[in-house]
Amino acid sequence: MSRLLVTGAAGNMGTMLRPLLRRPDRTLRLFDIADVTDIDSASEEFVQGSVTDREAVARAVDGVDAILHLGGLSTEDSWANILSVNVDGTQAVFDAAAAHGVTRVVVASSNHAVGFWTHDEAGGSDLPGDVGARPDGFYGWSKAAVEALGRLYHDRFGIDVVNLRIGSSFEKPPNYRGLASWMSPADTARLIEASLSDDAKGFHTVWGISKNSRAWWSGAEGAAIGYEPRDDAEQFADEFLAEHEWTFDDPILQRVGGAFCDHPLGQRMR
Ligand code: 15L
Repeated sequence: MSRLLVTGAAGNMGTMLRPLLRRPDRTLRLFDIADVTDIDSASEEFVQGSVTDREAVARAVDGVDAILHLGGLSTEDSWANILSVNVDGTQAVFDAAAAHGVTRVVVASSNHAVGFWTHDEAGGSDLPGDVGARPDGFYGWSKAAVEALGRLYHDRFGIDVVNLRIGSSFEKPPNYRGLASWMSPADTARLIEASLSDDAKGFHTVWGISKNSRAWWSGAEGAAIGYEPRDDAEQFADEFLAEHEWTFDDPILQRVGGAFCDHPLGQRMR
């Protein structure tokens, strides 16, 4: 029986993924500051706490085989909050992983770590999954920072680390940009399983998107760890393109990070 710690388990992605990550030979240890009331006692256990509480993080990490780190702020916020929750919080997770001998950490990074790259700069090719950091806000900067933190813990302690540069992981694309950036729930689970597999030993940084017809972010790095997406956001095209033209003259579509590139720095999005 293996034990997978899922931080941020009560958040959008955690809630969406819990049923998809259940396996007969796996216990999901859920960790969140918010209460989780619908625990499946056959396959799940719950540790309540914040990533900003290092003792709680250490308790959550003790005895697990691998960590899926979803916890943290998921959009733009104040510099102080971003530093404390996303940067210090992730460092606490890596620190506990090293202390407890956990050999695999899968990190929910984001397309916003590289949000200022453009379709034009990709120059007709697909933008590589490990293209250099160009954050589009404090939130994106924190994701670039924790990607590099993963590199440190990989090089120092040999922890296998996979950074997932997630596009838009929701039940359906949240907007027309999602026709390129969407990752379906089933593909998100597939990417996580690939990230936990032997093929993903080492250090990897990959895009987290589905097999979208309109995608221009490369699938090569994901394929190298065994990720084979099956879904395509094109099924939603009619709905979104009734109101928006698909043109790379549109800055929302031209830049990886879309509207995040124009959002006021440090201003909460929700
Ligand atoms: C993200 O990183 C956010 O967590 C998510 O809420 C979406 O905004 C997503 O990026 C996106 O770019 O669609």
